[in-house]
Amino acid sequence: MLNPNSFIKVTVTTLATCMLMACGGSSGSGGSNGNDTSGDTKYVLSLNSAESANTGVVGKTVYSINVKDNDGIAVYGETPTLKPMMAMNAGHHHSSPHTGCTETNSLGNSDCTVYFIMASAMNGNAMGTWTVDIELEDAETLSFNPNVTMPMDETVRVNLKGVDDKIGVTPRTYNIFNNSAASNAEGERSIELFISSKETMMSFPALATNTTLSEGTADELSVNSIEVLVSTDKDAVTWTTATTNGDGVWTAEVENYTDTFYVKLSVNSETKMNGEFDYATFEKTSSMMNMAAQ
Ligand SMILES: [Cu+2]
Repeated sequence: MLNPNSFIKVTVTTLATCMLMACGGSSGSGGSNGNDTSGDTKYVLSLNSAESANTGVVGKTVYSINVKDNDGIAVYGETPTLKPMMAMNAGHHHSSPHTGCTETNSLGNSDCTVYFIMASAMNGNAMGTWTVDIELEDAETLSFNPNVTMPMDETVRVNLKGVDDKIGVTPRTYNIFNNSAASNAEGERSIELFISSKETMMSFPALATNTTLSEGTADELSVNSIEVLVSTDKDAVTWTTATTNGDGVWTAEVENYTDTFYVKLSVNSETKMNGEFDYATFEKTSSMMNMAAQ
């Protein structure tokens, strides 16, 4: 006879394993292409560089697109919708953090920014297929399959995790992406980070104050305060406080940079953890090891 308690245990264990493996499990919207085939379209979406359809990197990737009407005239003031989705070879789908597309300018151009969380292949093994859909009402969906690769020069993403801050039984995950460029010869460096939380495999909202995560669910979290601290010395007494654009991007200037910087994150005064450490480490030429540790 089926014991209901053991059933729940198995389900929770499976779910936790799934989250650790960064796999999906949601039905997702795989196969969402081909909508709006009525021919009754007003606008045409295209990539400004055809080659960009083939490429992306783990971390920040920007696709520049263009919107024209059927007469070839640039369309101003429209905001397309961005939908990245990975079909894992293991059979699941998951999305990725993104900040959507900007409003088209007078030339009809819009920048669509996605933060890819996984490469298409790791260590020569195919992981799955990314599909990026860019949608606009009255237009046929622009859909392409970039080969997402891992930048090899520096750690590009580190996850920090909640302690009491959980989704179900699992600590809430915060993805910290490293967008910044190299330092100058004097060791001065402008650091730019993008931080998103993982609510489900389909939902990675940008971290910002006065937002509510997983609103209306048991995992709801009102984000009242966020502190992002940056240092080139993990033992420093005083860290540099990063400032935000209010949409998940955090910037700070540091000095004495050689090959490593560190980031601390607290949300509602709870410091997020990387295993036993209360900071994330970003270093040169060792990104593969960090990425493998999901
Ligand atoms: Cu994946």
